[in-house]
Parts: sequence; C-alpha cells; structure tokens
Amino acid sequence: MHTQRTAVLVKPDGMHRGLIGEIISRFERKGLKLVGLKMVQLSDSQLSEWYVEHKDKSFFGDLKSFMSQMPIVAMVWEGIDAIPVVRKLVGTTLGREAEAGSIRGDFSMSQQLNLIHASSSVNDAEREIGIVFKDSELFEYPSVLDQVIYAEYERK
Ligand code: 3AN
Repeated sequence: MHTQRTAVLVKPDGMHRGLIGEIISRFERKGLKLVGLKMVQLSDSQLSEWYVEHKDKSFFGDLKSFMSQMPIVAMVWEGIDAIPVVRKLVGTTLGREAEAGSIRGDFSMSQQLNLIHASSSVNDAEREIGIVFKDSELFEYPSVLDQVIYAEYERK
C-alpha cells in the first residue's frame, strides 16, 4: 500500500470523440487526486522514449504517427496504488474485449484507437511523467477529499 503517481494520456481518438471530461470524471469519482494536467503535442523523439518497450514491434512507427498527429491531454493522478487502480479503470488493451464498466470497455472497439494510455509500472510511470512534465508542473496540495476517501491509518 503506497501512494503512487501515474501518467495518463487521452489519445487522439479520445480527443476527437470528446471524452476528456468523461475520463477525468471517472478518476475523480474514484477518489484519485489530480496533480498534473496539460495539453501537449508529443514529438517523434518523445514518443520513441514513451513507447521504448515497443521499439521493435511492427506497429511502432504507426503508433508514433497516430499519437503525434494532434495535441493531446496528459495528466498525472495520485493515490494509494494509483498505478494498478487506474489500469483497472482503463481496461485491457483491445477495446472490444475490455471489461464492460472500464473506460475502454464502455467506449472503444479498437486496439490502437483505445482512447487512453495509463502507466503500467512504477518505473514506467516515473519515466513517462518525466517525458511530459517538469517538476514545477506537478503539484502537492492537501485535499479535503482525502479524509473521506481514506481511513486514518491509510493516510499515514
Ligand atoms: P496498453 O496501452 O494497454 O498498456 P500496450 O502497452 O501493450 O497497451 O500497447 C501500447 C499501445 O500500442 C496500445 N495502447 C495500442 O495503441 C498500441 N498497440 C498495442 N498492440 C498493438 C498492435 N498489435 N497493433 C497496433 N497497435 C498496437
């Protein structure tokens, strides 16, 4: 049980489909805390770093051009075990097989056009946050909500 920060991108298909608010609202109502938010158009080199685990895959170039076509929304969410919590809310990669109730399960049909990216491990989260956010763009602030979201022993 650790407080974690996780990176989320609303991908171009999520932008086109007007799902920024829906996505933010799902994380808000879960009880996660927003600590960074910006609009950004990722460069080829940022995406090469972002998707380094896929650099030898056949879809690497296609994925990078899809992701760099327009400005997207990048966010950092914080909470206890935020990385797995957000992955669960997002759902599995292939939209048409993703669990009903998850973001991908409720709104997507595709593998590439699956609306959203979410960090999959502590190392990935740190790396991804560093690609898009400066330290000064990430915030620490007390949230009144913490007191009704977590028990006292969980907040220590
Ligand atoms: P996730 O986003 O669920 O962590 P990854 O890390 O396996 O999924 O894949 C990263 C992104 O690469 C996916 N969100 C999807 O857009 C794209 N992708 C994954 N597998 C394929 C594939 N076989 N063909 C095309 N695009 C893919």
